[in-house]
Amino acid sequence: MPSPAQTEAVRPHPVQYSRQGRVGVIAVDYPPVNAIGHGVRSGLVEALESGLADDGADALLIVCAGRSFMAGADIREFGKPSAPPTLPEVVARLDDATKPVIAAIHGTALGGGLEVALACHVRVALKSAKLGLPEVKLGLLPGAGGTQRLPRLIGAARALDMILSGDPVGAEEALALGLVDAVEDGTSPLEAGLRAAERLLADGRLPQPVSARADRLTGTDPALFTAKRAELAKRQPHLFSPHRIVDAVEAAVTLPFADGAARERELFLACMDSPQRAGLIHAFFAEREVAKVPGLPADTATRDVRKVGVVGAGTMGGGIAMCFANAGIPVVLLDSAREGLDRGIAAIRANYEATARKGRLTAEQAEERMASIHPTLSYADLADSDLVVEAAFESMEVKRAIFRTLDETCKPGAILATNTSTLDVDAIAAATGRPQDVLGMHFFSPANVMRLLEVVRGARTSDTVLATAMGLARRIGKVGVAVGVCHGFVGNRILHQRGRESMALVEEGASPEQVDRVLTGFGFPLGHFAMTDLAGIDVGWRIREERRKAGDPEAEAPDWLDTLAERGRHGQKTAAGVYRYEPGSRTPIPDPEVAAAIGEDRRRRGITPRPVTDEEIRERCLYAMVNEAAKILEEGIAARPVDIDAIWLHGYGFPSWRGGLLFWANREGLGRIAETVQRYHRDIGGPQWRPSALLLQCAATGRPIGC
Ligand code: 3H9
Repeated sequence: MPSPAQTEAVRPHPVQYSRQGRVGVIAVDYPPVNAIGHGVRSGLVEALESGLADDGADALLIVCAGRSFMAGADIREFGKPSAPPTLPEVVARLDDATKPVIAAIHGTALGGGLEVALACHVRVALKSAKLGLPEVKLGLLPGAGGTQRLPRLIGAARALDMILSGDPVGAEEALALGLVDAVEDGTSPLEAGLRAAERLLADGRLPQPVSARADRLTGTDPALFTAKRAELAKRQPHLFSPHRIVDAVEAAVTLPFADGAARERELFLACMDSPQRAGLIHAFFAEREVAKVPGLPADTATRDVRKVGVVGAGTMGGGIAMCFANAGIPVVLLDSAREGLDRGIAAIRANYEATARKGRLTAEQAEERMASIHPTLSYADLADSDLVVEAAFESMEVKRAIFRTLDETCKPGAILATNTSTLDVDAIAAATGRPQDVLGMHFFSPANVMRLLEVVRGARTSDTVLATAMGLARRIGKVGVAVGVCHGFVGNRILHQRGRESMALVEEGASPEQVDRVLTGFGFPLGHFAMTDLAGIDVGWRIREERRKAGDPEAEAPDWLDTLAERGRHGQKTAAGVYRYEPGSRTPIPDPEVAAAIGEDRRRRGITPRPVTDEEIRERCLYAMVNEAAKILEEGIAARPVDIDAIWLHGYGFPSWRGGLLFWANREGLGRIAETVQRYHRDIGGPQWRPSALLLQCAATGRPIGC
């Protein structure tokens, strides 16, 4: 077996120079996405020098192998000392080139990749290409001239929008904006680039580098920057890099190119040093890491899923059906009653029509998706489905009956999944004669929007079935995270802790709006009670009623939230819940009726309210979550901290700039968290505050959790 050094020696250099006629070709080949690491940076400079020195080359062409043009700087190098040449140095060399340089773009030209292309004299893109500067999503700003060159090509206002959103544009739009000079279809990037070179050589002129252009900047209204700053202060008050992006683009307008570029560098380095950058990059890798399930080999056989059944046409079932239809997978949607089925189909149609009205789907696409959802009242129509997702009422009795029927009806090898959010997947699987084919696929509401999918592995779920569900998650654009069976699985079990503490804090004297203010101040998009209103108070109330009726000894006695549900205050959908809502508005407004219900509840329980500090709310809500997460790891319900981070990032709006629940906990200090948990265990008691052994151990040894 070769040593690592030998392997390194035989690996071809990621950038090669060759010549095709009068064109010097600089070919980048660094799988999987041609990220611009040190080897690519130095290779680009060397190849450029070879091309400039090559008397036979009158023009140079940068082209990439594999599925994409360069997808940006190599994120794995961030936070480590950067070896020269830096990317700004590479693009400066391109800018100074004495021969015309062309970039031929396919796949995605993102971040530093697009910045390389922007420093070329000409850009040609394949029709399917996408171009963007997504640095903001990593807590950064484009740091290799992107904030200076993009406004020079497409104007400051449009550039600001593109850089602040981080979203790429398609090739056709890029052409209309002036970001690329030509779009080609049905050819390879090399051919498209060579054709562009021919045109350029026939013309015989060396085009002006983008850095020397200023025509699109003249007349930029300075009010643009004031307005953007005000908008950001309102919409993204927590984020660091968007504000620096406005500063950098403003510098493009107000300063000469070299000074603007120096200002961009300064601002880029400030973003690089910010803890938000580390958090967002952790979140980026977390999303990809969770796809690799420990103990499940990457080459595990999977089953084909060409047709899916969904049982239950309620809000959840309808949303799940849309997820598959959106990915081009035909769906049979079953409900037990005609009325429910018609209502479900009408809701899906309304949803697609609203999306079409917003311009995010064409009317034809909306119709195509509707046509791929086949409503039925008969289980026989599920017989040839490769996967059936049950999304019926949250009752063990109901679900077991459905699974018995599915077992009788579905073809051998069909995967049977339950969307239960709380019930025991093994008990549901035991209702069938094929527990190896049963698992949980726990979607989050609204299912067609939320990216998280908890893939719940039962005691007898086979590797093939788990691998198929994980692959399918990716196919339908979800972040699938494998978890084990327990009440509430990972996400809701942790949420339950935050919910219980939020309720206890209100009982003791806080108001729902104080609790929510602390949570939104931390960075959650919604506080606990606003989220309860969004999800619907009746959902939790029904689950609690079910547990009470079943005589569950751990079921809580009815509380003020149950009182609200009984009064028909079911949340946003009834314009009244923990808050009240003006018609057509989602803004929560505190309601004296709710304060009175809370007061009555306190009196009934003999509680004299006390002032509760914001700090206590923060600690009790967040540290209880960390303690529970550590117990989940101890029990093996989640395999790694990164799984819990991804679940909270994609299912519950945990602020991505904090990296994830456990990434944040490590930064907050496990010693401090463990000490506080122990204090609450002494002062408040209860199993929820029993400190996790793993948490105590990490705190004692100073190790981050999970390492
Ligand atoms: C930047 O450019 C800063 C500059 O302005 C200034 C510098 C001075 N680096 O997502 P996938 C890996 S900031 C390293 O599953 P897809 C990824 O982890 C950068 N690795 O594929 C995964 O690895 P693994 C700005 C990267 O087809 C594998 O590639 N650029 C990078 O679904 C496949 O990725 C960005 O933010 C990278 N830059 O999507 C672009 N990118 O197989 C970030 C990917 O081990 N990347 N990997 O799990 C993306 O958005 C998507 O990966 C992309 C492909 C759309 C390219």
